[in-house]
Amino acid sequence: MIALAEKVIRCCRHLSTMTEAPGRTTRTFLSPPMRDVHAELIQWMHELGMSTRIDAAGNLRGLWGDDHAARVIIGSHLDTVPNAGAFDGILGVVLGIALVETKPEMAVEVVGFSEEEGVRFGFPFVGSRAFTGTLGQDVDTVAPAIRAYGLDPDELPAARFSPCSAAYLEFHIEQGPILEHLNLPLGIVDRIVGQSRYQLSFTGNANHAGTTPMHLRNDALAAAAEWITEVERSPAEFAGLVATVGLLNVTPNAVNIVPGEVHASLDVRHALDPVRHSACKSLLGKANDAGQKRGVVVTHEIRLDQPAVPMDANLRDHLAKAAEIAGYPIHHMDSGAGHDAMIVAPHLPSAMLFLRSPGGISHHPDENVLAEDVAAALTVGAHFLGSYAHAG
Ligand code: HGY
Ligand code: MN
Ligand code: MN
Repeated sequence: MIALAEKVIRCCRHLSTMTEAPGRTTRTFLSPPMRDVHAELIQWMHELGMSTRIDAAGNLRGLWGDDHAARVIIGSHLDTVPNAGAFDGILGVVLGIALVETKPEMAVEVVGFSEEEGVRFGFPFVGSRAFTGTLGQDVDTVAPAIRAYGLDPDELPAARFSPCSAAYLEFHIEQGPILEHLNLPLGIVDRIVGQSRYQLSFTGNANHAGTTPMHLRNDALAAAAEWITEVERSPAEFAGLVATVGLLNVTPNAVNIVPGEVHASLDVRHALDPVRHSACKSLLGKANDAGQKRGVVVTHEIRLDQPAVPMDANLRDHLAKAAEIAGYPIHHMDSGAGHDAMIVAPHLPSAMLFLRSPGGISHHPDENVLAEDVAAALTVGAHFLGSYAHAG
């Protein structure tokens, strides 16, 4: 399996060069380099005798086996964050195609979701929500981009997963330090933590930096800055919480002008939904307080309220048995990162297998994966498919 694992890594690194931003890996929803990624993977799929299509959401779909046979879906996402690494998402798709090379007995559909990160529109999971028929009103926002790419939004119902689908399996890098700390190659995900995303606006008054006395200012950035330190402090009040302000736009954004307007993102995650919701309420209140002190008006828009999602217990057991037969120790863990599996799981029994992230680094060009861990995942995956075929 190590040769196949090395082929998987070579492929992921090659695909990471297909980017909107030369010199760094950035590939957002239905961007031009997505066509190159599709072409590369479709060629490999065709060499394996798979049938392929691009659905109306831009998801790459490849089927091994009979169209009417019970199938396992192996999927992840093909889009990336800005200045990404080479493995987040795409490893799960490439590894799925590599598993087809082992000629599994049962039908396998490999799905490359078109959008999971939420970079283009601020809300994530567009591909997997089309796959599960849960795009809702967001279809109005994404429809023009779908048309511009040459696809037809009216065809979105045909993007839904086949009724022959029996289970969903996602291979993904852990994106954190736990497996490396435990010196283990693989982890089985028990639950994906819940996630809230907001867009906040701080509206003050731009003015001359030299002539406006400090007590007469409505400085939007000073308000946002005070709030951001509160965000950083919030886990002290809500144990187990992670909260991040990752995006900040300042207007007019000039050295000698008091900032009049700030747009900031908020990403809040916790394993327990009530704690996450309380933390969000507290942090939005603190944003208002920081604004009020300065005559700055604070508003917010919610972009995502994604509940925590448990993975399917039977599939987790199946994965654990496959790992045992393959001779690999397994660690059960939660996922702090969001994944397409959390969108699919309410509709189809779903499971995730994590691969160790060397250095615990992700959403960064230094993101990496070890060939021996990819070989381990392929071996466990092959055993999983083999035994699942007979599980009936
Ligand atoms: O943000 C996340 O958790 C994932 O990487 N999309
Ligand atoms: Mn990601
Ligand atoms: Mn991912």
